[in-house]
Amino acid sequence: MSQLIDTRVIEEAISQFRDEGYAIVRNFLPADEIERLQEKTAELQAIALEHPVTYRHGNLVYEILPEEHFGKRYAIQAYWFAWADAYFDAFRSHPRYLQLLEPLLGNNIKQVTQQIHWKPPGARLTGYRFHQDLRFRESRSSYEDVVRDTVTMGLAIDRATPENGCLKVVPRSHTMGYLGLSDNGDGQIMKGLTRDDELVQVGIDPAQVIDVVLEPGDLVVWGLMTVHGSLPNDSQKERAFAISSYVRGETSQRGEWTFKDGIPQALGETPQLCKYEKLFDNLEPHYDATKWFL
Ligand SMILES: O=C(O)CCC(=O)C(=O)O
Ligand SMILES: [Fe+2]
Repeated sequence: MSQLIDTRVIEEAISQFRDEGYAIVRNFLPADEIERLQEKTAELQAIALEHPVTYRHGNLVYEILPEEHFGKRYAIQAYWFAWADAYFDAFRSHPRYLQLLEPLLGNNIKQVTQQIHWKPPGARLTGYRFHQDLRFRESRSSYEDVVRDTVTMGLAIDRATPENGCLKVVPRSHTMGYLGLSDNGDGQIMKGLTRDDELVQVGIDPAQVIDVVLEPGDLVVWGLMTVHGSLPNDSQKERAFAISSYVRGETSQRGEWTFKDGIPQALGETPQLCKYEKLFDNLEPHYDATKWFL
């Protein structure tokens, strides 16, 4: 078993998360595990790129920007790739995740999202307008208290900087209630950018926004009410970012078991309802050519 994070670091992160709605844990992933994660991520991106348009199989998704509209094929997201590779199934129950989760959610944990977000240089639509992730938890009745019982973690696979579209957060925004940011229009958060006046309208001074600059292996934690977003990649450097959202197992009907009594759990035979409401409509592999980006 890999060695654990210093308990003082964990305590500081938990207290920053409670006070400010986010926290950064430097060197979350041990240095000797970063290279393997980067290799496996590149392998996954190559697999995703075999598909001309967005591919779905159960909860597994490869989100593709097709050549037809972007001049070149880009893979911008993968969801639930634990189904594609045992390495990523084991990774979601890394003992260091449990160290951060246990003080907040206990040791029975389910995972509701598993995502990698790539921002390939040249792919235009790689920004995320400012929002609160509560907007992505449609089924409130599946949780006792989804805000209280959710923690989301973003792990830097590549270095993340303002130039390549690092995450941006608004400290202490988690106390402001649900603000409806980016819910206008078709609600698509990857189309267009948030204008400063949209932030001002909901009581946020744009000067409050901070860049979450991360080295590979650093982690950022946030909650469903924390205002955050990111700009498209304007550099020549890739930005791969692994996002995992976990819930308290006892109070959630959604998600894949990740820890039971602190013991890592592998995926079962069939996918569980997580976030994708239409999961059971079609469990077979298929292409989804919805042109949300137009
Ligand atoms: O990848 C990013 O920069 C942010 C993504 C995000 O906020 C989300 O998927 O909810
Ligand atoms: Fe988000």
